Amino acid sequence: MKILVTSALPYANGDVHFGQLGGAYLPADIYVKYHRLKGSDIVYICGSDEHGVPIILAAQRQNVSPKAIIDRYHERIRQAFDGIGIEFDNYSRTSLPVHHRTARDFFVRVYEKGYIKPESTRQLYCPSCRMFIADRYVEGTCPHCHTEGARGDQCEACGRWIEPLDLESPKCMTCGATPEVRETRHWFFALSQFQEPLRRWLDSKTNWKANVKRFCAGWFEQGLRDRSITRDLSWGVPVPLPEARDKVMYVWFDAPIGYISSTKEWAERTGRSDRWRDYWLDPGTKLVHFIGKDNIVFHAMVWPAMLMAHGDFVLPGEIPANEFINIESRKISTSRNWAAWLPEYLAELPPDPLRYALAVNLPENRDVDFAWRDYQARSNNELADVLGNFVNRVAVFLRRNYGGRVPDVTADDEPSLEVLKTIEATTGRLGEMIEGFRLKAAAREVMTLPALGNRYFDGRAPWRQFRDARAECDRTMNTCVRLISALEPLLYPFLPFTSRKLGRLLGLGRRSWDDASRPAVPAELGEPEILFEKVDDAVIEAQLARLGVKESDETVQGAKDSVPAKVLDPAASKPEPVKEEPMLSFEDFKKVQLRVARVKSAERVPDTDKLVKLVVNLGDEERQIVAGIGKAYEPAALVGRQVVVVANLAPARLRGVESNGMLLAAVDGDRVALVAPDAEVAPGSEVS
Ligand code: B3M
Ligand code: ZN
Repeated sequence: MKILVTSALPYANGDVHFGQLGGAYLPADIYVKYHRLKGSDIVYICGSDEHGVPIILAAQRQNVSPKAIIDRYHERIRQAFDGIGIEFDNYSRTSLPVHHRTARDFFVRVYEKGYIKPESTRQLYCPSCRMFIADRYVEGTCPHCHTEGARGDQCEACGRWIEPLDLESPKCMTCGATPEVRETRHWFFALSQFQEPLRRWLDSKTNWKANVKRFCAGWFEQGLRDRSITRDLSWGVPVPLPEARDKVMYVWFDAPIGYISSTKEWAERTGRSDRWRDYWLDPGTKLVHFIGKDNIVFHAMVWPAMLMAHGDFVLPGEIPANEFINIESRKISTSRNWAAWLPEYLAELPPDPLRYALAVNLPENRDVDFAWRDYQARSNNELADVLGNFVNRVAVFLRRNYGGRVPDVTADDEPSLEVLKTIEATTGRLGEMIEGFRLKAAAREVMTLPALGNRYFDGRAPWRQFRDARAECDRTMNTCVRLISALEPLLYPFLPFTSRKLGRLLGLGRRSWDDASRPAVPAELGEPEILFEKVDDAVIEAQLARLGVKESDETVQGAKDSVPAKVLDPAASKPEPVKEEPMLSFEDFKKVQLRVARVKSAERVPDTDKLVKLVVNLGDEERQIVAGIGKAYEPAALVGRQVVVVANLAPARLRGVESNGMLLAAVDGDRVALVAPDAEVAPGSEVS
């Protein structure tokens, strides 16, 4: 099967930050790297989004041309992706002629099929900026729920789509002026005609993520409206109609077409210029769009409708949309510089630890927090102490006692066979997880192998075996090298730079994913390299000190604020009113013993999607609790978190699994949020 993977095209108006990296690029890169090792027919496409108001505003702020902005940031973005090991097959830009041509042809085709029609409209115009204001850059009070600070495209509080003219007390977000309404003519894409085809198509995507389905359901409920796809701007793809000579395409019309143009550029570059057709024109191609949740509407509704209207191209097959990453418990704000920037990071720190810290904490099902202390702990305690240590001790031991040669034996003892079996089983499981877009779980899973390696090494004590039982020692060391040999491909999607170091150590040449389940060993190991340096406190403090500090406009661009963290489900349930009966006396309440506990381990109860079996630490004891939170939480993500439990609940059995207590959680329709203390406290602390 052919797979075509895309990541959202970043606006070339600023650097890439960790939120974007973990939302749309790292997950795609993990997925693609895995498939490349599997030998799949896969192409990974991206490029800079170089049109639209975000670019114009950055140019205005810096008093340069849009061209100067995009040239500068296209290059910086490209280099940053390269530095962090994101390997596109092609990284294009939407200012290229191939894109303008492709977008124009697309527009003309859809126009000729009658899905684009002009209409006179009234639009908000800012007299001080002297331009019509884009929907996202006007702010006011939501006409539906009356929350302030709603933008002209969507209200974050009630989730509903807003017509900018309906906003109450609108303000231009660029300059603060009150806009006026002016008449202009625009061309509209007949999105409303695709309500039913889109709904049927989305209904067939039964395995799609809940966030995507929920979002679209809300839109269908309101009814899809035709969308204006032209703008009164001088920067963008010119509209290919004689009567619209002074207009450009709306950036969200041309940008997704950039996926096609970039594929064309790739085909051209690889010397088979028609090859892009093999992917885009084949309905059997699996088209996968990695995006952040702020781009769901465009990728799951507007773009598929555009593709349906055009008629020739394959529709998206998967849209793994991620939630947001907060930094140090606060929403990323580029304008306030509450963000961590990729080029700054790469100037000082190595790529793999960041890939790892983000991968084990991907915002797959909910917003997550990136904390520098967590980054430090993961680098030091997991990468250096577990993975680095395992590889190092094996290499050093072999060098010291075997002159670097790997004993040529096949282990047949129980413990060694167990290790080999685990490697094989883990390889299979990892593949399933990655193919099912459970990348966070996969990142966590792969690290269980070096941990196993250390346990095995310690248990076998080769330093003793070498003295007393040489043949045993040979088996131990052979098995350890096999594990390292398996790790080379298995780590590659997550930690490509580290994997390459292992490749040099092993010298086995090109490896495939499937080599991991029957790992080969070389006759001799190469020179060991240091895999991970420890990150010390000073590094972390320096990073923390930068947060929220604005530097000159030269280095920090603030055009694009991430959309506020919680986009609520428009159809969210109304909570039940508080019941007055039965009334509880204080004595009654005191009978409930609420305690803080820390989750030690968590796993899904087999064959359920709701139940999670947890072991929690209550200070001086450990408990097993079964909780119905499996739809809201990935079990692995719970480990280490503090929760509140009812400690004196009578034991019960759920699906045959014993439960000794209950977790407190807030329930809002389908959404479940665990209750936790606002700051870390000792496990076992009373809640009263
Ligand atoms: N440039 C928005 C963003 O960077 C937009 C994505 C285009 S994907 C076709 O979030
Ligand atoms: Zn203005």
